[in-house]
Amino acid sequence: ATVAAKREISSAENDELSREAKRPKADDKNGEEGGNESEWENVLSTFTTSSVLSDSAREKIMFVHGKIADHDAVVVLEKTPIREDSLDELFRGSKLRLELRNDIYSSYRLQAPPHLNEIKTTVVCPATEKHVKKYKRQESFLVEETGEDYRSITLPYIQEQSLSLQWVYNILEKKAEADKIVHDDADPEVGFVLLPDLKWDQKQVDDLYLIAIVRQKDIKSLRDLSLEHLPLLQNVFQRGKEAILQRYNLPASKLRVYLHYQPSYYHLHVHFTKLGYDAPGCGVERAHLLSDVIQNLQTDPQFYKSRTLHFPLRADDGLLRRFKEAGRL
Ligand code: GTA
Repeated sequence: ATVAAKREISSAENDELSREAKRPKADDKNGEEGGNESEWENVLSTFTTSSVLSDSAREKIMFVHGKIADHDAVVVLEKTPIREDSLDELFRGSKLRLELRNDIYSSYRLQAPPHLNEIKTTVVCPATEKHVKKYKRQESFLVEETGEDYRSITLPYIQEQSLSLQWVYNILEKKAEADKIVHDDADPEVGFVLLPDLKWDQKQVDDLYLIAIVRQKDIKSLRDLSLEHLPLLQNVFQRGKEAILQRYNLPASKLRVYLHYQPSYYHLHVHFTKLGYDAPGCGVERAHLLSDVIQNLQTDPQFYKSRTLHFPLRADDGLLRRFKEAGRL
């Protein structure tokens, strides 16, 4: 790996981030981390496991369904990458137990200091049935959606039962994650908030993942886009890339900038991930490069209203059932 690719978030940047994090927020009602003791409160001490929804030994991740008090909860446990800037401490500060030695080969169990051996943990509580299904390992099926299918099958379905957008509004109104914002453009038409994605621990740029959430509230997905949204999309693309270069020293040529179709959350947002990082959902069946979206709209303002779009749906997704009921699968 190149030095640039292996670059950690420098301690100066981390200092700046933690200084910002410690600034009190008058309207912060969401228990944001603030460097105090409550950060370490163990909300999982009463968690009871019902089932493992899915796991991957290769990705070192596990999705667990259970309960916290009377509430359903989903917990995502993920081992984090080894950071290059922690190697010295890892080698000098760990205990090493020999497992086997054979000729020039030996294998050990290394017990790292606790702070170098953390597990990134995401908690969704109370979790809805939709959350539980979303994290469950299931077979997927590719769906072919015409513009008419969108209007007659998909749109009514998402209007009935989409995941709550409260977390999005909390970000836009600075009631949550305000200390994490990387770029804030307050313009009501072309403005957006760029911030680290929930999936990124921000410890190294190797797996950089940010999202840009647009300020306009009535754009559900790719399907709603037309010529009038070009200034918005171009602004997100341009300013988003500039902000990432400035903050993380990562040029546009190292970024994969895309939208999901179908998204999980129907408020327009754009994913910025590092090229080379195999981010969940970056496959061709779901990710649409923002540069292509812009060009398609320039060529045909009705592109996303009329074109057939393909996307995968999980076996027990309600939308898949609607496509089957309509005889479209
Ligand atoms: N900053 O509160 C939030 C927040 N929430 C609730 C979601 N996001 C948030 N970001 C911040 N604060 O990238 C992020 C999500 C996602 C984006 C929404 O907003 O992390 P989307 O609408 O296109 O939905 O994007 P997507 O991509 O399906 O959502 P999500 O939740 O990432 O699910 C992806 C699938 O990837 C899941 O079904 C899961 O099985 C799988 N997956 C694989 N690895 C992981 C992982 N490490 N963490 C979570 N899910 C993973």
